[in-house]
This record gives sequence, structure tokens and C-alpha cells, in this order.
Amino acid sequence: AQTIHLAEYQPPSHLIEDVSLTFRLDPKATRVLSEIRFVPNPAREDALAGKADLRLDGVQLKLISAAIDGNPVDVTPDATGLTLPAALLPAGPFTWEAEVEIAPAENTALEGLYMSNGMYCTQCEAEGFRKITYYLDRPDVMAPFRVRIESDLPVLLSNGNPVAAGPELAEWEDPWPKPAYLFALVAGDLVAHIDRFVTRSGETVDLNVWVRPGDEGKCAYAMDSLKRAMKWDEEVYGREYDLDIFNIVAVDDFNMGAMENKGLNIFNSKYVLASPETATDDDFARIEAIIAHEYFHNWTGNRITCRDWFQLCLKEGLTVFRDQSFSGDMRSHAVKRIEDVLDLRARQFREDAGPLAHPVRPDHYQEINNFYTATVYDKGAEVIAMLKRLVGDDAYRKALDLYFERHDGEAATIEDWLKVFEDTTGRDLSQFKRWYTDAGTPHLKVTDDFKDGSYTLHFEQETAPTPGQAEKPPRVIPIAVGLLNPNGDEVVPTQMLEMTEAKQSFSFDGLAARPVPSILRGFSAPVILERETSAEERAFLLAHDTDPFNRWEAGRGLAKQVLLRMVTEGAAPAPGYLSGIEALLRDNGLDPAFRALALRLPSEDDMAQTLHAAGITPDPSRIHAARQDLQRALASQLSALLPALYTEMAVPGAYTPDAAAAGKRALRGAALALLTRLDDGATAQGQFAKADNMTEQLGALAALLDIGKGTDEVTAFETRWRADRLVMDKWFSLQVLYAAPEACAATAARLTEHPDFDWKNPNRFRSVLGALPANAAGFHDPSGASYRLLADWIIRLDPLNPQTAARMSSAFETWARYDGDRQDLICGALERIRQTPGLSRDLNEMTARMLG
Ligand code: HT7
Ligand code: ZN
Repeated sequence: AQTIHLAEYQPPSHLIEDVSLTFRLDPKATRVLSEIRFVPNPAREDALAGKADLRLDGVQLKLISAAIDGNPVDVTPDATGLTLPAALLPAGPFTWEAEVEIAPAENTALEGLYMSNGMYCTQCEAEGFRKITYYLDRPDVMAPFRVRIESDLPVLLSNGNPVAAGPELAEWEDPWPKPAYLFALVAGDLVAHIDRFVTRSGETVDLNVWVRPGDEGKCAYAMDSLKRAMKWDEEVYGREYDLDIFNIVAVDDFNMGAMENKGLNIFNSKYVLASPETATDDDFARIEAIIAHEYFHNWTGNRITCRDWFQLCLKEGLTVFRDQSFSGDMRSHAVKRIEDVLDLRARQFREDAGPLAHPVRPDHYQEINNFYTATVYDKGAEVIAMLKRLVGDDAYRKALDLYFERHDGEAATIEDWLKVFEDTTGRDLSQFKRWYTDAGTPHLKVTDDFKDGSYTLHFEQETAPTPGQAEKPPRVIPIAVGLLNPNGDEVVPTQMLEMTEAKQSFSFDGLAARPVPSILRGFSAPVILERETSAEERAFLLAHDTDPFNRWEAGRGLAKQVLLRMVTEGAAPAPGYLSGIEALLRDNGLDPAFRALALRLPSEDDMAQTLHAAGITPDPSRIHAARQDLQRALASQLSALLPALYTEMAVPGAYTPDAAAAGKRALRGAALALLTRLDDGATAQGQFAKADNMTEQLGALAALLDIGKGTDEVTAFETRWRADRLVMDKWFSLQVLYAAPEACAATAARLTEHPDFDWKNPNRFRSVLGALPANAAGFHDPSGASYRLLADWIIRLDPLNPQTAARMSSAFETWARYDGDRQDLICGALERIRQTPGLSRDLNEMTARMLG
């Protein structure tokens, strides 16, 4: 397959002045008529001189007719598009007209125009528009669109504002120039949950959340989140919405979470539909975050888009950073930061440490869909957070104002982005840029000394080579540090140290006693901190640190130390850890959500990563056993506290999804998981029977399954929820997640035989096959049965939906961590996928990168 390189970027030969599309919808034979006004690109001399061919992208299209300026032309498309030779093109602007036929009902890849439960919908990012009509399907070609939809379906939607409607037709006009990847169309039998928003400048915007009839009662939280996001963007970034109408549509079949199409966001129904009975607190929080994320793209992504797909982090990193700030403002910054770092370490650090490592801005790819990754999204957001820390809040806001002013309506690059910071602050950001261009997570080694009242921290940074990048020059690392007195008082409040060298020291003078350092507060940079730290010092920070992130981090460090010794030496759980956690749990002044996070043990995958980084081959079965032992030890240490905590954290009255109530339920749920180990599941059974909300129902079921019980509850849950797809996804998932390691593959295999296992639906596929690697000990069971099962299903899915198949294959990315037998089994599974005849470009690239 062809590799595309950033260094080979070329401006398009032509630009597009405007686009007019007509859709005559039919499941098997939709006709798409296009009228596109092209002009030679002034940036291309060959085009101005009439010497540039025009190459249009087009995939799986049946060309019915084509004309230039009204004159029919005879062109022969190939598999990826068609070429209009320079000789055929008029000297100046011209109009291309084409009629093509496509079959949405046969589109199982869910890219382009497809059907989901009788409804038409589109997904055009990254390169799906070329499956709709012939076009310059690249993000640096922006144009206003006019769309006419002809269909007998009652609701016909596209981007922009509605301009005409009649029997069986609707017309939409989007005045804002946009790239084709932001095009959207929806047609179906839908109902709307409606509301309005009045912008800061007094414009009224109609808001609609469109769902299938029957689901209209589950839209209120999405709508409320949308209005809060609109207000937040005005207040915090000065950004207003810019059309008369904003539509959100929920669809059941969707490859990812959601899509920010201009004025017509399309969502995986999982991230829209919520009611207390069917959605958990985590679901509500994710809905709020994703609704905000897609809305925020209106400015960071749509009004200013990306010049090419290498610049994906320009919109995704910034928009993730914005949605994280929003969620922090809506809930708790401390808790949100901990959750985000947990996620970053679980997905991005793992990616950065393996064969799929790539820079935040990759410089080559074969299939761009393979680069919607934790690195581009989450590390991309961390890079922006660091930039903000380095320049300060005021300068950040000034730089953003300049970014919007300078690049509105443009397709921009990371260079443009950094330049606005350089221009507003006078800083040279050339070294900072390495965060965009260099892959891998820096290790930050720290030692310290204390002499004559002066305390010095010595830092050394090092990043291991990653695929294709052997050299790793030092990066700028903002290191937030505070110092505590041995009595627990803070003697030096948080300071931002700026490390730029490979080795660098920073001193603090005038101290009466050797302080205890609190380093990398708030997780001020995405690095791995390495410092010999005693259990006593961690316990001290767990009790006294004023920085909530580092307080939590101290507890986590302790838990990891304890687990490590349990796994490698068969040590008993350390009493210091158990009593430290108990003291924290007893502190009623602490946010329950924070306490719940402190009680959560490092995941088995996190421990495998930690052991591997320490040069020890992880044994997933031993990690699982040690973690279970530690849970039991925690339960017995806390036996006097748990029943009281469980009762105290009950939230009276009707369910509300707010952060305070959710935090209490999180702590109650964590207490229940431990209590279940003491009372053989009695409390959990009671909670399951009485629960009036999904958080408590599912929490009770998970607690039971985790101790090997819950058979009756699994059946009862299925009977009650069989008709609800999203709830049933949870039912499928949970059984795989909590299966005993040796039974995990068989459980997943059995569930794939269930009559409701609709494997062509990505949510359902992920609920079983995505849960398999999430059960670490089950996935890595020495029999290799889980590896084989996952490989079988990936091979089966690939011809229908290569995007989802390729994403799932990254479960194998950690193969090099494990022992020889497991390595052989994993690589065997990967090799079998790679050798499959007719493999997609997506999977071909993924397996080749993983196998090296
Ligand atoms: N920008 C959107 C990305 C997306 C996507 C990418 C590839 C294939 C399918 C997709 N669906 C959505 C979503 C976002 O990050 O906001
Ligand atoms: Zn996004």
C-alpha cells in the first residue's frame, strides 16, 4: 500500500467556489447529482498556466454522467477516482456536473452514506465523502454547500440552515466554507427533543436532538449539556455559535463516538441517550464531555480546520483540551485531572511504549483512520496544557484570540498554531515543537540533596527510541514542584520549573529542614517520573500533600509498590498502605469522588506495564491473583468502616446525575465492591434487587460477578433489559470483563452465539470482543484461546468494517512485554490476520506496524 508523507504536501491544483448537491435517496440506488464550481488554485503555477490535470477522489461510485460547463465529457474512473486532463479543462473557473449511483444499504463500513435501522446517515471524516461523489476530498479545500434531499422520509437534514421544504424534499444551505469531511446528511423517521439558545449577541438558535421514536425521553441530559457547552465557549473562549439551527442526531451504528459535522452533529446513540434507569453516572459524564467536544469543534476544527490529516492534533488535541477544561469546570478539576491521567497512562503511555508509537503529529501513514489515536487526541491535549502552563493563562487566551482572528476560515497547521504563541509571547517555541514531532514518553529521573539550608532537585530526561526515531533530543518539560516541611506544612508553594536540558538542577534556599518534595504536581507534563521514594514518604504525601493530584498519586505509588512486591516476592500486603488508605477514607472533609479514586487499585494492565518497564516479565495470572489478594486485604482492613461508609454515601431522593451525587455513588460502589468480599454478596444482592438507577444496578452486578456469583442476577438483568440495546451492551460486556481468567474466552465465545449478538453493530461487537482484552488475565490466559478468538473475529469483521477491525487489533500491541510462549501465541494470531487474503489497507498497516 502507498505511504503518504507530510513532507510531500502539495497544495491542490484547484479550489472550489461552491457546491450544490441533490440526493435522490434509495437504499440500493441513491442518485447523487453534483454541481461543483472549480477555479485554478493561485498557489499552483501549473494550474494557472492550464497545465495541471484535475484528479478527483471517488470510491465505489457508479458514474452515470458527467459534464463540464454543460458539455458531456467521457471519463473513465479507476478504483480511487478519476482524472480530468488539463487539456479538457477551461482556462479559468468551470462547473463540473456529475450524476453517480451508490447503495447505502450495502455500506457496512459505515463510512460515506449508509443506513442504520432504516435511517440514512453519513460519516465523512476522514475520507468518506469520496464514497458519495467525485470530489477533492481533502481538508484544505473548503467551500459553501447547498444540498437538496428528495425522499419520502419525514425528517431530512443536512448542514447549515434550512432554506426550503416541500413534499418529500428539503433544501439546506451552509454559508460557512467547509471541507468535505464535515458534510452530513440524515434522513429518517425521527423525533426531536427541542430547545433554544440565545447567544451573547442576542441571536436565537434552535436546538434539536433527533432520535428514534420512543427515545425522546432520554435526550434531556444531552440537551442540557449542549446549552452549558455553548455558554461556556462564549464565556471562556469568547466563541459564539454561527447558524440559526444546531442539530444532533443519535444513530445506533457508528464506528466512533460522534462527529462534528457543521451544524449537524451525528452521534453514536450511546453518547446521547440517557435516563437514570438506563445510564450510569459514567455514561452521563461521557455524554456531557462528548456533546461539548463536538460542539467545541465548531471553532476548533470547523471554522479553523486542518490543512492535511497530519495536522489532526491541531483540532483534536485542542478540542480534547477544551472539553477536559469544560468538564473540570462543570464538576471537579481535581477528580477530572486524575481520571484523565488514568486514561492517558492506560492508553497513550501504553501506545507510546510499543510498536504503534507515533508522534502527536505523525509524518507518514498508509491509512489515516489508523491515526485517530490516544497519542493524537490525549497526548495532543497534554501538549496544549503544557503550553498553557508555560505561557500562563492570560497569554494563552491572547494567543487563542489571535489564532481565531488570524486563521478563521482557513485550513491551518501546527506551525500556524505555534506561531500565534510565539507572536503573542515573544517566546521561541522551536524546542517545544518536539512534543509534536517526537514520539515516546520521556522518563524523568530525579535525585535530590540538602546542604546548609539549600535543597536541590536534579533532573535527567531520557526518551527511549521509537519506531523510525532513534534520536530523542531533550524537550521542554514544565515541572510543577512544591515542598513540604516534615511536620506536613507547605514550605514552598507550587512553582513551575522549566526544564530544557538533558540534565538540569534547581535549588531552593533558606530551608530550616530537609523538605519532602511534591514533584510534577497536577501531572504538569506527560512523563514517567522515576525517583527512589520510600513507602514512608509516599504515606506522608498521601496524608499531607496540598496538591490533590499528587496526594492521589502518592496512594497510587504506594499501591503499585505493594502489588509489585506481592507479585515478585510473594510479600504480604503492606500494613502502611492499608492504614494510609483507611485514614484517607475516614476523612469526611475529602470529596467522596476523590476518595473513591484513591480506593481504586491500579489495573492489571497498568501493573504489567510497570513490571515490564522495571525489566520484569509480567505474568498476568500472578498480577490478577495479587490484585485480588490486595482487594481482600483492603476489605478486611476496612471491615469496621465499610458498612457505615456504604450507608452514609446513599443518596436520598430521586436520582440526579450531578457530580456531587455521582461522587457519593462512586464511593458507595467502591465500598460495596469490598463489602461483597466480606458478606458473600448479601448487600450487593439487596442493592441489585432494589436499585432504581443503572449505576447502582450495574455496580451491584459487577461486585457479584467479581466474586464469582451473580448467575441469577445476570438472568434477571437480561429479562428486564432485553429490548434496550445500550443496556444490553453493558450486559454483554460485564460478563466478559468479570469472567474467571480460564473461562474468559469461552464466556466471550458463548456470548457471540447469543441471538442478540449482532456483530455488524460496532457497539455490540465491542461489548464482547472489546471487553476481552480488558480482562487482562483472561485475555492472556496461557492457553491462547482469547488471542485466537479475537483474531478470528477481527478477520471476520475486516471485509465488512475495516475501521473497527483495525482499531480492535491494537489489543495485541503489548506482545513484546510477555514471555516467549505468549509472544509466540500473540504474534501467531497477528501473523494469521496479516496472511488473510484480501486484508484491508487498515489492518494491513496495523499488523505490519505491530509485527515490525
Ligand atoms: N472528529 C471525529 C472523528 C471521527 C472519525 C474518524 C474516523 C472514522 C470515523 C469517525 N467518526 C468520528 C470525532 C471527534 O473527534 O470529535
Ligand atoms: Zn474531536
